[in-house]
Amino acid sequence: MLHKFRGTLVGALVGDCLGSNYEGVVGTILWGEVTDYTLNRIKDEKEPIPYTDDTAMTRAICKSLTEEKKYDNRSMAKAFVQEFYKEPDRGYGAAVGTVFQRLRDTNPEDVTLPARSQFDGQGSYGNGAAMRISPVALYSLSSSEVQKNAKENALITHAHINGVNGAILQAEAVFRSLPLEPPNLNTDKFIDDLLEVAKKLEQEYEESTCSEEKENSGHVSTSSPPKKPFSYFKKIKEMKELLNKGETLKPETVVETFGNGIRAEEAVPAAIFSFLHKGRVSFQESINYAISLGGDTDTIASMAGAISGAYWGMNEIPELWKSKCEGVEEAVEFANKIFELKKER
Ligand code: 8NA
Ligand code: MG
Ligand code: MG
Ligand code: MG
Repeated sequence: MLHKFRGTLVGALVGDCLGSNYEGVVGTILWGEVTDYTLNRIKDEKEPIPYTDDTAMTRAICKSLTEEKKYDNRSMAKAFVQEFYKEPDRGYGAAVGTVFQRLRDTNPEDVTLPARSQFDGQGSYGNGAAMRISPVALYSLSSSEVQKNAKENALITHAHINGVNGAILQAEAVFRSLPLEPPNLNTDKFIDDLLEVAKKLEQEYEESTCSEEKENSGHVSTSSPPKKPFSYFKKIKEMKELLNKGETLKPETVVETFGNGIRAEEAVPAAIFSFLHKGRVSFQESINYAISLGGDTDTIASMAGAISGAYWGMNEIPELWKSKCEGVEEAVEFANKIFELKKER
């Protein structure tokens, strides 16, 4: 299992570093261009390929977990703020800095408060909670613990239900990849498990908004969370249909189906799809494929890398990538520590 813990964190890291070369590219990227960069051109890089916010925040979660030796949301918030002010230029989303500033300046008892006032009370639906969540999946003992911790963690920066549910599903995807033995991936089983999670999340949200509506009837609310969340359930169902069509999928079709943007509802399904479609072949293919989708390439590749790394383990990550990306040693150290922490639980 230790090589799978390392695979998860290093997988997320190399996806971020390699994907960041193309971040924000509109439209898909030719397979030959991506593989020429990731397998050839990076050989000439003299400096380590830098990681971005995706990894910076993942490291903050690792730091908190390993220092506290437990999951603690106040400590998580503190770790995010410290990391952000130490290196604010790692490519953070445009709005999330305000959350860190409010956390630092007001030090609220409830660390989810600043995120809730973002976007007129809607909260952020960005993929920033999902992109960092893999250590939570490593640390947690059960699916229900994964969901509880991922939700709490997401709420520090992303109050929007779509941002939160994206983080939960990404964490579940990593958690469920860990015990699997490559190379015979049962795609349908993997998807059916995620469908069950998505269904439960959407039912819970509907129930909670119904009871809130009853409580608030008569009051006029100026800002409120969305009535209907994005349906990850429906999207994952589409994923199943698409995957069962076979190998002839054009990246354009995939982007049309899932999107490739900074919204969690686009990036998380795109990452899970990259794993299921190409990560079943090899770790390398899942990263190259995720990047070829274009858009938020570092984040989609990082999330696909976490899932694929959990599946394949550290040894299947190309040596070239491990030698060229910034922060691999630290990722391995964190994986070792979280592995030990979990053993003691
Ligand atoms: P965030 O919370 O700032 O969200 C990202 C962006 O999404 C915001 O700045 C808004 O533009 C938009 N957004 C989110 N919620 C709403 C809403 N309710 N209404 C209207 N607009 C909204 O940051 P984050 O942590 O979620 O962002 C993570 C992403 O940003 C990652 O991809 C990361 O790598 C980074 N990033 C992305 C790009 C890119 O071009 N794809 C470039 C630089 C940085
Ligand atoms: Mg980034
Ligand atoms: Mg990104
Ligand atoms: Mg291995």
